[in-house]
Amino acid sequence: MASEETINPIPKIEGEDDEEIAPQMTHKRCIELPQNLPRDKGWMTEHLVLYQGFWLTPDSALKAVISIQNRFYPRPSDIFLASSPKTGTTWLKALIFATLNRTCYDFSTHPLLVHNPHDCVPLLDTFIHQNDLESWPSPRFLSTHMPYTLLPCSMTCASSGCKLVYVCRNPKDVLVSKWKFMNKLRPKHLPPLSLDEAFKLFCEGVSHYGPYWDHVLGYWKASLENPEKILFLKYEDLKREPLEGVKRLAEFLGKPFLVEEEKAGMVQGIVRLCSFENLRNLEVNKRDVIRFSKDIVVENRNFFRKGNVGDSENYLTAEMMQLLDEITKKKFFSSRLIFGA
Ligand code: PAP
Repeated sequence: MASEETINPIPKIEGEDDEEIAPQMTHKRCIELPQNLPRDKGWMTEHLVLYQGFWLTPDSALKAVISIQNRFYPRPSDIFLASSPKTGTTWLKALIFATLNRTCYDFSTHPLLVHNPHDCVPLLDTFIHQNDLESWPSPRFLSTHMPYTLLPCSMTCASSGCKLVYVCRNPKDVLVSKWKFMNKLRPKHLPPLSLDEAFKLFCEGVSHYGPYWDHVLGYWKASLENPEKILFLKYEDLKREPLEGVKRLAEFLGKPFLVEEEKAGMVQGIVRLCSFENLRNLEVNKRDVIRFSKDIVVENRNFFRKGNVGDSENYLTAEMMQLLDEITKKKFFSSRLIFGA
């Protein structure tokens, strides 16, 4: 069904190749590096290490970051979705995939009806160890959780041509979404992570790819400097005006909707296909799992919890909300970045 121009034929994960990392960094140094970095308690079984200002899991994220920094070669036609975890990645993967491939599929037989968005758009951070990205046809559409300042210059410099879409979300909702998600993934022999504990870690910046605020600020500042290259989106804005959001995405990616497409209801169709209610109720998202790596297997249903703005107020105390607001205000003070919810 897919034509030759299909963006991202559904990728096959062919098996791991953990040893093949970072040629410029010797194997010995890769093993020693995590031991020499500051470390703190993780949200799961694994602790986190502080690398170039951000907290990463030493066995997966750190290795991936080093590999990407050393041996990933972006193409001018590449498109990247960047995000901190739990900010709307799954939704944006679906929206961008559907927008880019809109002439290849019709809505009744669309790949998103039988594949989770994470299967359609690989996470570069795990994919770099599993696949030969060089053999992928252009244009490639990949995602990453890497903070902006950790990306290699080959991805960030204006002359590289590739484009980045960044999505962020109100920190309070990110915390609650992450806390709920992590407890779903936590091994059964461990007690659940308490909200107090999650709150403390999050506020201290100790969360995957955190501090969360620094992650957002990196992309925010870069998007102001180079709006042609980086599109900065907020989850809350997309929830409020999804049609406008999809049109903006299409324009930014150089594929604006034609008048005839708009008249035919293409934008509405994409928004409907990728809506929380639609995706959550698909068989594939009720039953299947995603195998990100040998150790990281996630049930698809866990990517679809509530999808609401402001759900954090159902869990956080007034004091917690206030403290998070204060941190956000302080962190974003000079950046003119505001979160409504
Ligand atoms: P990830 O980092 O594990 O990929 P991510 O997709 O970034 O997670 O974020 C998950 C959040 O997006 C969940 O929010 P919640 O916990 O507050 O409910 C999830 O429900 C929400 N989400 C997933 N799909 C959609 C969608 N199609 N529309 C809106 N929100 C969605």
